[in-house]
Amino acid sequence: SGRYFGTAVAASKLGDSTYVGILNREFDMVTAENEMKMDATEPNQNQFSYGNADRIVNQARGQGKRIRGHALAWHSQQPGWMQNMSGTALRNAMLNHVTQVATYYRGKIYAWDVVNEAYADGSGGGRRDSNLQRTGNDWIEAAFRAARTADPGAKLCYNDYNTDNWSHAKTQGVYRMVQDFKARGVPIDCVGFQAHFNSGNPVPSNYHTTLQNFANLGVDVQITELDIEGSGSSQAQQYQGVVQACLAVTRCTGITVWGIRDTDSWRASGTPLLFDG
Ligand code: G2I
Repeated sequence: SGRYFGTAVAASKLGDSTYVGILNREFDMVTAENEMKMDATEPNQNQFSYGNADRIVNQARGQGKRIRGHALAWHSQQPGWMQNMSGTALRNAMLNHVTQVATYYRGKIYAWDVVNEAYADGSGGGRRDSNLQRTGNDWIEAAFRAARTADPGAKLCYNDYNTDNWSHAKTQGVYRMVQDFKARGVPIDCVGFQAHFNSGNPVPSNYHTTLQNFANLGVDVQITELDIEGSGSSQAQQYQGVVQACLAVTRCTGITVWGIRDTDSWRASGTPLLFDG
């Protein structure tokens, strides 16, 4: 069908046979929950560390599953050495990171979250302040160009949260960036919608509109970190709504849930996932 169903995986749980049993049976796509982030893969500058990421990649590929890479450049979970960098040194360190990691995994990644969470919350619709943003507004397109050169076969995604509601300023800001990238030939293939929902941030009724409008720019759309706090039929109906919104968009090519069992979740107390403990 060209649509894939994924989950976030933690390398530390690959020895849990219940966990791995559900993983192998239910999903055809995998994302490392933390193991491919900048702090994990480049703990010291120019010293790369792929052991835990490789455990996930090898397990998934051994089962014939595809990999969503998460994430090459992000303001958060930077290694300590990067956190206090700025200017040209930081820009070059970021680009080197993108190049090295995407090259190492070349040919093994279905889609990369090249840049994660670069837009600000609230009503402004602009970029989030960060050390990466302060290297210049073109840092995002520079990261995408470096990723394309390093792994021409991977789909290159921009990934963010609170971009589900079409009427929100953040959604509009990301939309305008993607529109601009497509107009200027910046290599972008997909937009990831994290989709972390709860009672204060419910699934919007215009979700299908959001996904369709982005797809109409000529990119795939993917739901990348889905979880919905709640229980019972209300929670089930919201899951149904998200899946239907994706299935109604031809270019919605994947849904990834952010963990397998409720107990695996970063929001475990909200029982937000598809399997109980
Ligand atoms: O925060 C939820 C997600 C929002 N979008 C980007 C995702 O990358 C992010 O994932 C979460 C992981 O689910 C957490 O597992 O990212 C968190 C960090 O920003 C992860 O939390 C970290 C803790 O902060 C660390 O203390 C801990 O060592 O998980 C690590 C491994 O358990």
